[in-house]
Amino acid sequence: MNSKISYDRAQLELRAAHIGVGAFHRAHQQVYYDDLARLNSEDSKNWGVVGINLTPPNISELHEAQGASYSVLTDDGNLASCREVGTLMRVLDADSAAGFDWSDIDFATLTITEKGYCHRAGSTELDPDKVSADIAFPTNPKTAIGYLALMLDQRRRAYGNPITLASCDNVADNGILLGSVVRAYMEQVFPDSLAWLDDSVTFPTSMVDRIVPAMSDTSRVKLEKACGGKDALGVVAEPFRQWVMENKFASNRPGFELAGAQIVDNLAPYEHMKHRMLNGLQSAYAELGRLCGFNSSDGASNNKDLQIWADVFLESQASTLICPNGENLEKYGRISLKRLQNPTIHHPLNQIASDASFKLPQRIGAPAADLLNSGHNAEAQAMVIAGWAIMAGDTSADENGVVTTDPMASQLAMLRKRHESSHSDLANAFLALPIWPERVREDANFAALTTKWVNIFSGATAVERLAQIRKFSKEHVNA
Ligand code: CS2
Repeated sequence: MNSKISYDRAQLELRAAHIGVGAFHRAHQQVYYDDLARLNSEDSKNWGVVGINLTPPNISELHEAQGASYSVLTDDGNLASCREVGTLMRVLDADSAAGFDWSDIDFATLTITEKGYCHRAGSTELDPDKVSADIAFPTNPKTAIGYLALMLDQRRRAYGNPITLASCDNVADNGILLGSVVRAYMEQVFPDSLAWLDDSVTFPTSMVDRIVPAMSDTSRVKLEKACGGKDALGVVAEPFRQWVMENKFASNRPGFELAGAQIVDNLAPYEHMKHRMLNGLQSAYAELGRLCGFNSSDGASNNKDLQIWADVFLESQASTLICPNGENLEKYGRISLKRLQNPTIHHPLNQIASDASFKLPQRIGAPAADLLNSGHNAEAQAMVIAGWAIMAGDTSADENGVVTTDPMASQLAMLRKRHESSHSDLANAFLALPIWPERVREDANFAALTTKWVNIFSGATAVERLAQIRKFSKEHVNA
């Protein structure tokens, strides 16, 4: 199936912005805008988007050269479908972003990755060290936070019309975090705009979902073959997509509901469900799967032993959740596993394992703390942390050259080296990291279970590790 742009692009107006025009944005939020344009409904038809790309690689020239459009190829293993997206009207790279006039923008989204928020891990506080260069030269910002603050200050001075800034990163309470770091930065740099900020800018929290692995040579060839021609910005993604957004808008916004998004008053249950079940399973497979010799999500999730382990893990993660309206956690778990098993989406475990020091606290640490607080032992979660303690800081490439990166990589590799002769010291050192909830850091039983699995995994072969995981799963499945 091949679907070309079906609307008059001349009717689009630059009313929305997005910061961080990576593959995820191109395959997710942009597809919702494209749906709205295709629906051509009176309320929502003319939302065009300016993409602001503050970090390399620069893509504005490529985007212009290919006529400001690109393709998204989705494939569930049975049906491949190609769509041309035309709502990303302009892209500005870092060198021209500061010159863009935001006056007509009413709604903006961000995907700047966990690190982009310049906060202290595990809190919503701005880390002043991470924005010190922007604080020194606020009119030449390098971070997304400094950039947004400058845009907001200029807006307040010009018309001061309200704006919605919606974080779409996989970070806990992303709207609260964004609001908090922007405010803290402006308190120091643009104090005259604070009262306006509080009155006129909203930061809804949102949950976004679609598996979009970084493009590889293989996926690019596949895309270009299916979609017909060279496409430097095209993306391959799974068919599934979901966007749930908190109902907290400052002014005009696109009617994303028409394209299947959900607007809700309480976002937390949706966010927790996604972080703990889908993302939790992805990260668990990244740590345990690599120890068992797998290097992609579909490889690990199609293994029978790891599938039974997923049943145990997902049931335990689900027990920490409040089921969001309209969802069914058991079904959500089944669908999550099925999504990972999609053989046409080659998601490297080394990519998922990247930035684990940001990801694991919300995906594994928070549910583990809830389990411990309610008197459960959280062994499946301890297994993942044990796997991480053995793998963290490892920078070996997989067969496609994908390596794991992490801002804490050198510190973690040092911990591994320092404690190589004692499994319990290694487990305790990883559990003592300030990234975890207090309960996880201090629970002696949890530490004993983590040590047990560091012991089991260390020095064992991939086959032996899998056998131990199988034994655990059989003992615990539906226990
Ligand atoms: C993945 C996510 O790399 C990762 O951290 O777990 O990018 C995941 O594929 C998305 O959150 C799915 O929506």
